[in-house]
Amino acid sequence: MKTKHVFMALVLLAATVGGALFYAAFSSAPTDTQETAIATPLISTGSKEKGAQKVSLRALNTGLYDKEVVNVKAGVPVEMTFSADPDSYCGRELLIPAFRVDLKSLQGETQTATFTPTAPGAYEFHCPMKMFRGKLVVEN
Ligand SMILES: [Cu+2]
Repeated sequence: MKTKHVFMALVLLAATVGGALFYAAFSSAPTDTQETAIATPLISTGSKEKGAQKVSLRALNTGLYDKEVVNVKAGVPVEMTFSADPDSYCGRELLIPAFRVDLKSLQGETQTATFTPTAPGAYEFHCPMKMFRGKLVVEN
């Protein structure tokens, strides 16, 4: 199936270029107004935060996350574990810009980020190209 391989290569290329552009856009504008109201993000891969709300998300090779909405409470640390199907392309990188979360699961491994949302609201999470998308809903 040669056509399929060419298509896959194009998808990968598009993901790489898109991801680079995305980063360029974000790194040049570090002061997002949304972020001022929200607490300190802290990426951790080991230690477990006490009393944290544990949530998980997986990017599937269908082009979707295993959930569209993740609900959490405001003011309590969130421990988000991310993993991805190895063939989910750019879905293997999860971004939650409001909390500066950037997790990668290239071979299906899990990565965890801990952050504390203080302001209720709906915050987007997505892959670098925003093809995979979902919302983190923070409630009081
Ligand atoms: Cu994508």
